[in-house]
Amino acid sequence: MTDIWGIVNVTPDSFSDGGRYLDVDRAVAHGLALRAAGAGVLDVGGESTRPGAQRVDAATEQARVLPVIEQLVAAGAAVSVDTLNATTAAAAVEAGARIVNDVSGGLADPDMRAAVAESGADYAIGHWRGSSADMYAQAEYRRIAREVAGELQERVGEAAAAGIAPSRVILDPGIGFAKAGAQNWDMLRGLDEITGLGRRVLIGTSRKRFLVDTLRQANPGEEDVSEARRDLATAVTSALALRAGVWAVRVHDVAATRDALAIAQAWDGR
Ligand code: PMM
Repeated sequence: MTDIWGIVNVTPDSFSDGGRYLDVDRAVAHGLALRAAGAGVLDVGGESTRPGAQRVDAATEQARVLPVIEQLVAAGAAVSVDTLNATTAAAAVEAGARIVNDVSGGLADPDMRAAVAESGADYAIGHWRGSSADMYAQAEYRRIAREVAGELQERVGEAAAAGIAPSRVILDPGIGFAKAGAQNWDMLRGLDEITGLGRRVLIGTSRKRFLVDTLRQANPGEEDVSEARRDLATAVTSALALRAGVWAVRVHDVAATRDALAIAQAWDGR
């Protein structure tokens, strides 16, 4: 069964739930609500990776995420930390996180792989070609899914060389990262290139711009695409991800994805 990762963004500037859960208690309450709605993992992040977002320093990031992780772990939740920083990854695992979710796959911080190896945590490797500021300049592909699979394999090799066993690795094609518009659909259509690598596969489509673009194209003249509609579009991608053999989906609206997965499973007779 496809697992659901619930997103707990502890940032003032995330495009999708910016600022609302900045306060520790509210972030913890939000995380626990996502768990009650069916999230198997809570993914806690303190730095927005949205296009154009400014980097935050590791101390600020840690001040945001560590107290939230500690409380969620104390409540019995399985927690992953969404970070590009080795020191944050190490401190988060110390605080009880079981998974390090690094959208850069080890490219953003030269110390990340050693920190993850040392921590013993599982390692989610994202496909990445540079920081938010210039990622779209890197979005050139001939056969996107094959190229992404090849680059992820390189990251797995680098992680293994640093002491992270491939069995601890989770692969993520990085939807929206160095991929513009229809390139994201091309990537999803070719997902078997990634699942074929034999590792657990995670995808994150939740509320992303390519979904909004698709809904706008389907409904000419409608500029405004509400959060509820983005969550419905996300739930559809979750059902299709289940069909594609994905191990986990990372979403904001856990309840909608839980329902979508239940319906897709029923269709499959499971
Ligand atoms: N996307 C975002 C942040 N973290 N982590 C993984 N593994 N995969 C993703 O696609 C991903 C991620 C950006 O979205 P957000 O700002 O809504 O969290």
